[in-house]
Amino acid sequence: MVIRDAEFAMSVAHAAQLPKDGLPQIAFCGRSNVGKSSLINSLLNRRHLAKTSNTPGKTRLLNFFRLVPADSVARPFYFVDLPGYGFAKVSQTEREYWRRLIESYFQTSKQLCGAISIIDSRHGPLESDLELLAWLTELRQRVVVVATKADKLSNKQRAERKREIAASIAHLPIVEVMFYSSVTALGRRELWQCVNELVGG
Ligand SMILES: Nc1nc2c(ncn2[C@@H]2O[C@H](COP(=O)(O)OP(=O)(O)OP(=O)(O)O)[C@@H](O)[C@H]2O)c(=O)[nH]1
Ligand SMILES: [Mg+2]
Repeated sequence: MVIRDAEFAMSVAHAAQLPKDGLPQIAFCGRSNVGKSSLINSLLNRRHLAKTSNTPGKTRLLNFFRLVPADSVARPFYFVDLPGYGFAKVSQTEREYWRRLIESYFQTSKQLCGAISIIDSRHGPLESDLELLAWLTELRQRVVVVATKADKLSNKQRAERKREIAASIAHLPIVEVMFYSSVTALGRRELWQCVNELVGG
């Protein structure tokens, strides 16, 4: 898919503020600092559209990016950058707030057509990742697992990790598992193909 226009549309702090325009949404979720915002920038070829940081906890609200496909027949849609989970250094209150925000989003958004669940390819899914995956599939969301920072692994390590990841989620109806690198753009074509299918079908 070729995107003609990508722009920040809005930040949402409560489920009541979610867009009501009926356009499809794809959510990017994962642990804090795993590379969610970088993945969005890399997919869109825009370095600074979504704010990234070395310090975990950068994304604090649901950030909506409105994308207009070059194909004039295709509808616009949103990428939604979510706050990360599993970050110990923010206060308990804030963590609880983020958890509620993310949960109510997944439970109430009728326009959500898929979740890109991002894990770190260096260690595969952690307990908190598996919990989220189980919960999303229970909600009948279509989930694609993206193991990012794949530039940190050799080809051999990637093949090995792919087997491990597949084994750890074999019990869940995950649509697809793929590797990505926001540094080298490895996996970009494959992920766009997936996004296309999620938005279209
Ligand atoms: N080597 C490498 N580094 C990456 C990759 N993706 C992200 N990073 C780095 O990981 C750090 C976190 O990236 P972000 O995109 O801000 O992560 P996030 O998941 O949005 O973080 P929060 O918003 O804090 O939850 C940054 O220092 C990025 O440069 C990747 O594919 N490869
Ligand atoms: Mg972020």
